[in-house]
Amino acid sequence: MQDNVEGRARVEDTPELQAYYADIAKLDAGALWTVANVIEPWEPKSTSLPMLWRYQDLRPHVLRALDLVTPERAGRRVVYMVNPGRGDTAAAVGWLYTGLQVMNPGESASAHRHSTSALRFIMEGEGAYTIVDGHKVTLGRNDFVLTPNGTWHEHGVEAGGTACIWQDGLDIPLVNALEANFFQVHPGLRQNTAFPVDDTSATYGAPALHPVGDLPHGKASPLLKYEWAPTYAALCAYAAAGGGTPADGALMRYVNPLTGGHVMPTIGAAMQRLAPGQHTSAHRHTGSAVYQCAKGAGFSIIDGKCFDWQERDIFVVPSWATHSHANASATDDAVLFQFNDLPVIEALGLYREEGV
Ligand code: 1HN
Repeated sequence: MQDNVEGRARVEDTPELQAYYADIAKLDAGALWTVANVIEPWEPKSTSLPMLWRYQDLRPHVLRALDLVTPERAGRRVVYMVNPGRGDTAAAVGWLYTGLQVMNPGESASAHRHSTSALRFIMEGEGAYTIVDGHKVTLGRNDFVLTPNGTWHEHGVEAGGTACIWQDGLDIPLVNALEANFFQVHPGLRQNTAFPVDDTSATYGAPALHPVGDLPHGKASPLLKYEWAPTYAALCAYAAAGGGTPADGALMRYVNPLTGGHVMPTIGAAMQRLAPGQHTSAHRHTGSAVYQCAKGAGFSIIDGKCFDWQERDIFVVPSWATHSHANASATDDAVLFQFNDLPVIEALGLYREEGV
């Protein structure tokens, strides 16, 4: 959009002004009108590029890391996604980080906690588990698991399992941008599991039921695992009942069962079902999202660029980027997992959406 209009900065350079800029620069100051149009764009302009990372390309390199580093030395054995538009920070898009973590049977990584919130989306392998504040959670394919900020957590794979790969999602770039990040290694390196295995699923995982007397506590969901089978069943039932919109298909948010709100204060997550042959209408909204194809195959058009995806591929939609998703199959549905920064965008009153 034009900046040469009333209300925008449009001062022409002169030798006198250049001398003036040089003088105030020596005092660590600047003239706002030289930067105003850049720091106040007419509308959001993400520096993150729309990107897709193909799992079949990355997977061999993720597995190679098994022989190259140990969890003991690496802390976490992860290949993370780099957005070429974001040399400044380890962001996949916006202020969100994502990576692929791999572990062999019998391995575990030391317990730690940090100010960042984290999640896992389980991609392949048997026997993975995570322990969050003493709650051991077993991890199955396409399960979505929370590690709320400030909780002690550690991950491992049972000796009888297979090599496991999962996607990590974190708000590290955001928390670092806010300069509020603390990290601690657990004093004993390992936690004691203090509760029955998968107890948060037993307590909070029933559909639309939770224990009498339980009031919302803490800022994150008390349910640590959202399993694939009931998630997929809910999506199919919703779609069969005519649920969904042209812009999103059948899109359902994972919720904190005690509040109905987002699962964590800074990271939201959702699962989206595209019916056979469905192509959603293009729209754009504020907020950044990292997607993983959980089932099926298709393509997304993001700011005019087409990205083909199949199961396990990861792609990102930057804030305010126009996007639509299409299921390439005429017979099978396609399902997209996503996590996003919508809890932050909404809490700050910054959400905006429009059809394009
Ligand atoms: C982290 O704590 C994990 O717990 C994985 O497995 C990836 C990336 C940056 C910061 C913390 C984990 C991470 C991380």
